Amino acid sequence: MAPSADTTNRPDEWKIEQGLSGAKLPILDQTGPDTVLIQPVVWGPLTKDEAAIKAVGDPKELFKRELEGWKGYVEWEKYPEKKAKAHKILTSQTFPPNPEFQMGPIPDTNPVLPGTHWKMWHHAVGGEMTDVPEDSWKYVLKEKHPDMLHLLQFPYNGEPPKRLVTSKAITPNPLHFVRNHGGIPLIEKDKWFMELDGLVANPKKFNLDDLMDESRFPRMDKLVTMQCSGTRRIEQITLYAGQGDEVPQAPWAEGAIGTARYVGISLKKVIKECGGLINGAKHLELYGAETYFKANEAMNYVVSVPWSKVKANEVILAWEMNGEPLPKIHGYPLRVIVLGYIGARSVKWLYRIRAIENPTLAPVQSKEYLYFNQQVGKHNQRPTDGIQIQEMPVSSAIMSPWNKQAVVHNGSIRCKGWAYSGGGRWPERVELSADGGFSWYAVPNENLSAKHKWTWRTWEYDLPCDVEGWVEIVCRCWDNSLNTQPLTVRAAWNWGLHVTSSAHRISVYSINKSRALTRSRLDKFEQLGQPLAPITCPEEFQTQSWGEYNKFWKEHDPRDVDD
Ligand SMILES: Nc1nc2c(c(=O)[nH]1)N[C@H]1C(S)=C(S)[C@@H](COP(=O)(O)O)O[C@H]1N2
Ligand SMILES: [Mo]
Repeated sequence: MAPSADTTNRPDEWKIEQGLSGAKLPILDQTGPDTVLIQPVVWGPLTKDEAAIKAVGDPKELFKRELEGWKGYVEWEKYPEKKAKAHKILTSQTFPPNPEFQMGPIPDTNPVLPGTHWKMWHHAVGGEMTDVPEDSWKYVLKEKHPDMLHLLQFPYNGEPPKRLVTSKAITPNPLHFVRNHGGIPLIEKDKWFMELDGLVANPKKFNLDDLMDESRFPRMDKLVTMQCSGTRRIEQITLYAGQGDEVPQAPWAEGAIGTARYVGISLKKVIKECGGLINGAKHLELYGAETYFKANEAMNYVVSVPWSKVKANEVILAWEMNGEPLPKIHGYPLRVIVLGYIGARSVKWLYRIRAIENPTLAPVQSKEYLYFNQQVGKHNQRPTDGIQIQEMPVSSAIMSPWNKQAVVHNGSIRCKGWAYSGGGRWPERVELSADGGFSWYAVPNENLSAKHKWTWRTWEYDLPCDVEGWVEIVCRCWDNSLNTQPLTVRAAWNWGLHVTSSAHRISVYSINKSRALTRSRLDKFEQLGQPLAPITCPEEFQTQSWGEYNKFWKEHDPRDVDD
């Protein structure tokens, strides 16, 4: 029978009512005597004020390449007027809204999200920005492994699939995750230089030959794990939606972490060459050459690190990654590596360092990468309510098996994963639980990769599991300071969806073949050619003969008793 034409229900009414389509729910306004429904915003057609845009001027002139041999680099920070012009262009038209990837279905595609409005912003500003999205994608295809999971095509954000995250303790370059806020500037090595200015005694410029001159700067060679503060964000999203900007809140799984050997020099020595800091300088502002768009403003990628970190020789200017020149996508020809801090401070395509008094006001530092208390969210958060994230806390993740996977085993489940701690702390012990975090087994030391001050440890373990059916496998790490992880996602959930440091939990369906009944049932499945998965697929054969059934009831008390 056709549904009644009189209904005011939507076809997906049941799903919406069950909270399976949260973005479609009206907000309830209960501030008055009656509850008022505030329906979700409906975005109108895109508009464009052609005349206003034309009046800004010729983009080819306004937004031209800043330097010869630096394709895709437009300097914004030195030219407030140029920023104002880009702002005018961007505010004279409308763009599609941010895609709903938290309270709506995630597409089954790779790239998962295309980054439509980011591409449009680049095209709208024009000039040197025009080719940036296409050029960047070319380098993704050229430099990254074909199996990378492209979370966002542009700006490119991609991570290796779980089976490859920890397949080696040192991540091969093509498999190292990539996190970009804009395009990939294509800078020629011989044309590259950087400025060191601001509050230093003698501001100077350096090219690569200067920095590679071992008589001036001793080499540093370090094995380093870099972790994005968004790693494992999908667990927070799955529990509760939060801030939903596609780039700042890219929906990472456990692969936004990687380990490489970097060669370079200590930034401290370069500052010394400039005669040291003066006039109360306490922070170093680091500039990356690409363009980032935030709130209709064009800017370069700028963050800062404290002098105390630089002074400890924990900020490296690196040109080599795993024995090769830095790949273009990882910051060629020179990037910063900040040991033990979130990835965001390790600026790629570095072109300027400025000594300053206070942490930079640049939005990536002052308005993003903030860790809020749970009482703070969309309708009340202020940047100063958040902790600016620097050192990463201790964390870990299970790479195998996968959440919701069925595992046939002989009494123990083979698990693999990583563990990491920031700030120069390292994993001392990794523990696994097969009962949701009540009892814990330690991964034997010989099953952990080598211990280093600034790196993760990968691990493998046969986790004893006697029970059948759904089990919750949990992993946690203790670092050398005996810090460990909160046990639930909720305990550390935050509006910006950063630093998912809770113990990693997965649900696995245990099929324990060391038990006689399960073993004989599995043999029967095999004889009958009945597939094992998915577990929800009903089986078509009898699991007990009528003879066995009747024998049971003859030998036991009946189901119901009379008195
Ligand atoms: N210039 C520049 N540097 C950058 C970024 C960026 O978008 N632009 N992203 C940062 C972030 S958030 C992370 S996690 C790391 C990722 O480094 P990778 O792409 O080499 O893995 O780079 C950092 N450095
Ligand atoms: Mo990051």
